[in-house]
Amino acid sequence: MWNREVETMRRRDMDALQLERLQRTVKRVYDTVPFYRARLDGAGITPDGVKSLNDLRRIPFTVKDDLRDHYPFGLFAAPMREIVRIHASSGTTGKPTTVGYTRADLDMWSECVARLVTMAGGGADDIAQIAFGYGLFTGAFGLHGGLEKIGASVIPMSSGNTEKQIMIMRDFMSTILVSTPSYAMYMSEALEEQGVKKSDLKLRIGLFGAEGSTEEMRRQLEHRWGITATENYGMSELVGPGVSGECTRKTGMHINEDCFIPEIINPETGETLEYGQTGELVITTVLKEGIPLLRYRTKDITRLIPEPCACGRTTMRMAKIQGRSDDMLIIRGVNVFPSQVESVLLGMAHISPHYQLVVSKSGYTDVLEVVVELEDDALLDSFGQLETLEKSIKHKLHVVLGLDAQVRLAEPKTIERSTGKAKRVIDLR
Ligand code: DLL
Repeated sequence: MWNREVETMRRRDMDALQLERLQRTVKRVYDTVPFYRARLDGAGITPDGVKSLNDLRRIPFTVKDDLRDHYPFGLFAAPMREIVRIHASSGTTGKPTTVGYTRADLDMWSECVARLVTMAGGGADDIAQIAFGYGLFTGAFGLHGGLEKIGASVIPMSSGNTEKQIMIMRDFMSTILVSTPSYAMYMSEALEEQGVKKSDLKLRIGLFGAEGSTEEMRRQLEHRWGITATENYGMSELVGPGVSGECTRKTGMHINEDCFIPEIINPETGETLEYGQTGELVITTVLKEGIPLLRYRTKDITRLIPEPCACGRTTMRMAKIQGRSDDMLIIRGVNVFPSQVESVLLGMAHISPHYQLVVSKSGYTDVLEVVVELEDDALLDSFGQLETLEKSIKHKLHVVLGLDAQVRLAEPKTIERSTGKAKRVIDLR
């Protein structure tokens, strides 16, 4: 373990630590951020009024629009001369959301990432190839800081240039790959095309994150690369990667609870749900100085697992993200997450792990078309086999989604590959 004291802390001690840090955070934002002072005054909360962790529930939520409304630096709780790094969200619409880090924030960030790398089995002997884009996106710099902290040899490849990734991976004997799961999948295809065998490589661990993936996707990645694949979670507003990560038991992502207090709420009513229930993840940062966030609504749908893990860590875990509440498609009144479609498709014979959901309207009716790519040309000449495959996919989708979807089989290598976060949904409505 990277930090045994924190990672195996008794619940009582963790609660006390969180409360003390929460009180300090509330005081900090009350004193320095006019937005928070007004919000807290409006809810009748003074910093002295936070007496227990239960008082957290009285604090109003913070949402992405609050960050946008105060773009770029309006929610910073530290003077600019103390801010030593600025990142921004990868959002594609409108203004990005900006995040400022003090020196202490950067230390906290790399500490959190060091823990998740260690729990995935990484250490000072590893050679880590970072295939996230360096830039305003937090993925590369975040993993970079944590990997350097544990003493791994870091290769700051950045994303893209897949052929070169593979050359470097082989020549530099990389043992850890850091990327999105979809890019790792794409790279594994390129590996085959370049005639490189996994036995030519020294890769042993995949640290995947920044987008969702199913257990089946993990199995395929582990098989294709001959690695242990773990997943980690975060978002730029909170810190970037480092909010939580899986240990080698792979039974949920351990949350760095000394820095982030998790809650699950009903996204419609805002009511706090019990552990184990599925809903929207809400996070309060309790150690950040640059831009602390109180009860930030992540829009990510998951559940919390409070039981200690078989690995010995006692920190709360979060289950795989089911999807984002704003990614959820409503098709003819039925809720559909792209991850449900992935769970159907991956693992079926003859199809590649690349797919897309195209949603359109025919008159007043929603139409869901699932574009599935064939693995190789072998089936293209056999109409009978294609038809059987299509029927079988349709049937499975119907069972899992509870609605009829159209299925289009696409020729091999025709669905666009991504070197970052994959775009799985095209909504034409
Ligand atoms: O994706 C931070 C990150 C980088 C995390 C690298 C892990 C590794 P954003 O670009 O702000 O930040 O996107 C945040 O990505 O709200 C989730 O919807 C999604 N996401 C991140 N990790 C996971 C994951 C980074 N493990 C948004 N599973 C979040 C599912 C994830 N979704």
